[in-house]
Amino acid sequence: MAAAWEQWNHVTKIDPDKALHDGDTFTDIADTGTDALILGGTTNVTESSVQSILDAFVSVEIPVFVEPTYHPTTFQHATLTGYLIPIVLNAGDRTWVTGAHHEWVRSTETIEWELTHTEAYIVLNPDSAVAIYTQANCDLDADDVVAYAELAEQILGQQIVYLEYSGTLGDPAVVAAARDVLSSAQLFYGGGIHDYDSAYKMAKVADTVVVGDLLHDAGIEAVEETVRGATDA
Ligand code: 1GP
Repeated sequence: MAAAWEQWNHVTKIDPDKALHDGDTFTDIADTGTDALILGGTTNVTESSVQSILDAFVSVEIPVFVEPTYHPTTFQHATLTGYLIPIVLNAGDRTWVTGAHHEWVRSTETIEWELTHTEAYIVLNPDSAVAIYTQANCDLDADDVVAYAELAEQILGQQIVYLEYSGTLGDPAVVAAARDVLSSAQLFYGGGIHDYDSAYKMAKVADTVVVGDLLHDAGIEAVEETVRGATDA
């Protein structure tokens, strides 16, 4: 069976630590035309905040994944499609390469492996919370990024490679070069997508674009515009 994400052009990432824009509801998000929802943020993501958003999505038909920051908790299944576990390839703190994962596997009796997938992150905005948190080495040129993407797929067997420019729009040439080196892994791009044009531009060079802050800062209609951009690309 093909992996769910192979069909995704556009994903909306909801930060459980941030409020929605005025008047927006969680169910509105699924109606934007986005292909999937990811619940995840870098800081203050609590079990109860994630569970209450999952509860709000009980009737949505698109996939809903949880991207845990630290110990994945087992959530109730009604709406949950699965877990996406980040591995930060260029983290300076090895907690984010295998440390947290090791602790999680060691301390959890039964892990639902059939619902659990990994994402090979390459963090590229040094000013982002995720870069600071993971002590990522963002001083990478295009060849460095391409090599990380290639090793993610060929050495680590990753099916998702995620170029994370969180908070800023990345360089489309770097994104294109990373996608070119992948044979079947899916290239996710996230960071700074804020309108039709930025979504279109990045969706041209990535397999899947991820929109995060825009949802919280500008709301549903702005997200809809990015869905149109990604779809047209
Ligand atoms: C964050 O890649 C996502 O993990 C999206 O980034 O918040 O900048 O849209 P933005």
